[in-house]
Formats: sequence, C-alpha cells, structure tokens
Amino acid sequence: MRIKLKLTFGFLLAAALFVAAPCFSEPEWVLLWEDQFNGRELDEARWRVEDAALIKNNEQQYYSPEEVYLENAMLVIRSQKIARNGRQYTSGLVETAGKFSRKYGRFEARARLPRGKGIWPAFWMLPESGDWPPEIDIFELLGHAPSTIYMTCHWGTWPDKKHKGRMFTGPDFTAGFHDFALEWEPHEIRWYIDGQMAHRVRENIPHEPFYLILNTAVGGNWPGSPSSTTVFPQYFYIDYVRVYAQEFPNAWYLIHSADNGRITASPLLDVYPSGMQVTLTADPAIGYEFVGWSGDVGGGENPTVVKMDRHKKVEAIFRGLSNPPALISGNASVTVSSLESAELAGANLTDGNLRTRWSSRFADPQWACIDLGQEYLIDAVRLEWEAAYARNYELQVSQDGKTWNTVRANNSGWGQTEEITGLNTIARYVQLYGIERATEFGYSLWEIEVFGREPEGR
Ligand SMILES: [Ca+2]
Repeated sequence: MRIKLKLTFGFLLAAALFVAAPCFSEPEWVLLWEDQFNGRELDEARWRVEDAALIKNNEQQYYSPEEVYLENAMLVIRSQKIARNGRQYTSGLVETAGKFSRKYGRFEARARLPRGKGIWPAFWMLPESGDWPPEIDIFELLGHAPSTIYMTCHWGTWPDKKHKGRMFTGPDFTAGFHDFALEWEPHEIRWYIDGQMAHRVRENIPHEPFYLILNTAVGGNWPGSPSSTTVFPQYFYIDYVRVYAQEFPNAWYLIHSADNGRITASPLLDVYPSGMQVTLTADPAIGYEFVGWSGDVGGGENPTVVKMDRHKKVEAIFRGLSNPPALISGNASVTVSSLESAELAGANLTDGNLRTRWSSRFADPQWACIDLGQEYLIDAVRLEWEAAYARNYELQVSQDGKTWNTVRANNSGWGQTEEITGLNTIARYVQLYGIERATEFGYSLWEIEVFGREPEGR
C-alpha cells in the first residue's frame, strides 16, 4: 500500500510537471469579464462615464456623458467641435474604475479608431490604487497617422517616471475594425494586433490590479491641436471588450454578465475553490424585469445557488416592462436634515440636473425626504451619488410624512448610481435615511429619482 501510494504520487507529480511546463509559455485563458455592448444603454455596473474637463497634457476636450452611447451593439465615443465648460471640443471617456480591476490577464478589444489631426484615441489601464505611474497603454493612435499604433508601459515613482514603448505600422486602423490584445503575466507583457505579437516587455512589470479606460482625447501636447483638415464629428467604435484570466488547477472562475440589470455574487472572490456554493442575485434596471438564468444555471429562481466544481458562466436575462414606471419625482418638493452650505440645497435633488447636488453636514444620521404631492404606487428609486456616498442607509416611505416604513436597507452601499427596484409600495413620501457615511464628508447626491405610477382605481 505504501509503495503504491509512493508510485502514484510520483506519477502524479511527473504528470503535473509535464502538463504544467508548457503553460508558462502558452497560458490557457478563461473568459472572465466582457461587454459586447448589446444593451440599450451603457451598463453602469461595468463602466463609469467621465463628466469633467480633466487637466492633463493640455488636452482640449470636455469629457461629456452625451458623447458616449451604444449603437448597433457597439460602444460609440464621439468627438465634436462644441465649446463646453471652457473647452473647445466635447469627447468621451469610459473606465471600469471602482467596478472592475484585475492583476494579470488578457485584455482585448475590437475597435475602429477615429482619425484626423489632434484626435487621440486610446485603450489603456491604470492602477486601482490611484497611483501614477504605473500605466499600461494597450493602444494609442494619433489621428494624423492612422496606420501607426503606440504600445507603452510607464513605471517608476512620481516624479521619477519612466516609460518605454514601441510603434507598430500596419493598415489604416481608422478604416475598419481591428483586434487589439494585451497579455500580462507576472514575468512578461505582450501586445497583439490582429493576432500577431507586436511588442513584448520583460522588465518593470507592474504587480497590482489595474482598471480599463477607453477614450478619445482632442488636442494636447502629444497630438497637437486639430487643424482645418480635421473632420468633426469623429467616432471611436468599440465592438467588444473582454478580459481573460489564466487557468489554474482546481480553481474556478465565475463569469457572469447581464444587460439591463446586474448580478451580485456572494461570496465574491476572484477565484473559487472546488465545491463552494455561491449565491447569485439578479437585480433588474428600472423599467426591466428578471425573466430567468441562462448558461450554467437554469430556471427562474432568484436568488439562486451555483456550485463551483468547474468554471461557471451565468447570464441573467431581463426584459423591458410593457408598461414601465414613469419618473414621478420631477416636481417633488424636498426637505433635508441639514446642509453643508446654502447652495447645496435639497431642491437640487429633484431638479433633473446631474451637476447640482445636495450635501449634508459631516455627521450621522442625515436624511432627505421627497414629497411626491400625492400617493403613488412606487416601483423604484434611483440614487445618483456624488463621491461622498453612504455605506449604510435605509429607504423609507410614508403616507403622512410622520409614520415611516423601511422598504429597503443597504449596509454595503458602493456609491455612484444605485437603483432600488421592485418596491411595489403605495406612499406619498420617500425618504433616504443615511445611517453611516462612507467618507469623512456628508451625504452628497446629484439626484434622487422616484419611479412609479398612479395607484389602480384612482
Ligand atoms: Ca440635481
């Protein structure tokens, strides 16, 4: 028995070495995260959209959410010659900061790039930690030279920053779609253009999670300003973005995706040990309903449980409601517990303007109460948080503004846009009750939107 065990172990070890050795040069990649841009709107669970005049490289664009949209199952970043907020041009930037980041992996996009003097499209990555450098540029292109791709790594410690890259000259990358990929391993980073390796580095490899960025800058130190030959608008089309992780023995990835809604996995791990049970919850976007699961989980149970005994790919199917709830808080009056300053008033919460906000004093608890003016059947609430969000809050409703009923509690708030759906409650007042702040600042929101309809029988 003892001998047999020894032999078996020796055989397994040899087999493992035999199998493992080639993996270093040619890793097996497992699809971990993707966006095919098939939804009606850009998925806020995956992407953050910039709305700012970033001060970088003397660039001349204002990054406006209006310049980022989905069309024909593609992400479109449009650049126009429109003056806004002190800048001469509008353009778009999307990133996965705070939503998805990854250390090592294969990162790819299929895209058709914009062109013209002063036009500077890029697909790149920055550390989730907020440090700079490092930076990895999967591709950059200067619109006056539409056949040249730049691939660059930045490293060092500010202000002692260094970078090294390579140019690749090929076809006109603004005339059709091309495949761009980056394979990042602990010992090496490789760049691929249309499946061919175009660049490789083995020094100054970063070892921390990075998030993804897609944008078109206009003007700036590197490309120079647009000229009279630059045609506007310009369009940066992205067919898909995919991220793959390397395969490891007995470690399983849970790959989930949803258009028009989101999936929450609990526990949430990068990689799962064999046999672990994971609970999946599907939450539709406002105006949608959950229909069922597809992929490696079936049925319509929500939440559902998936057992991790191999890589699992799960999709949640949502369908648009035939009678979606309407915005009912457009003319609502607002009362709040306190103000940070007079101009950050409660009325800013329902003015339909995503540049005006309410901010409370820097203390707990705080509340904002929306008076809808009459009773409605309330279906959903959308919270548009500024950077100072709530970690722990309750959503409360009331018929009379005195007696409150908690309809949803959230002690793991993550800020940005939070949609609370499926409320199905009749009330005149809706109150956001903040219990614990996530930052040292107050509670700060651009907008609170309530969706619903007239109660039946009125
Ligand atoms: Ca507002």
